[in-house]
Amino acid sequence: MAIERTLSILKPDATRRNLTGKINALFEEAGLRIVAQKRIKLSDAQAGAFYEVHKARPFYGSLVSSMTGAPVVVQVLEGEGAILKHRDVMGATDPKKAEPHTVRAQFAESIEANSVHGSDSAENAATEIAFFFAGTEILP
Ligand code: IDP
Repeated sequence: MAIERTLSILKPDATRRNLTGKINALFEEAGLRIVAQKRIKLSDAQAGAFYEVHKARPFYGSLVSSMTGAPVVVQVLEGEGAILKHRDVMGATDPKKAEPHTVRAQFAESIEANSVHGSDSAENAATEIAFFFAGTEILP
């Protein structure tokens, strides 16, 4: 399987509850390597642009404000089949539907405050990584 990179975000509900280490332990145990990482506070404009694809959805405004309420950790994960592997460890969007071993089943507060974001395709991974990181900030 090919080595891939994916964009991972530890959301405000996770940083607020001091869960970044516990969540990243699950990603690392699955064979994913953190090759870039920063803790930042998203502006409304940044969060709005990042979730632009959901602009027409009824939860868009609430999602954008939930992403700006506390710092996030943005990171690039690398590994074999990283995009799908990361999504598998994250679990379903709705924590009530997530498999028990997943991050969202164990840590998410709700379908909105669901602790983590992960790119869902190679094309989106490239766009989302470039949204937050310069090539020189990624150190495999
Ligand atoms: P994903 O994060 O599992 O890829 P998406 O459908 O891309 O899920 O939705 C992006 C984010 O929007 C979710 O992670 C969640 O925070 C929020 N979201 C999705 N569906 C709902 C909903 O029905 N109500 C509130 N927030 C939602």
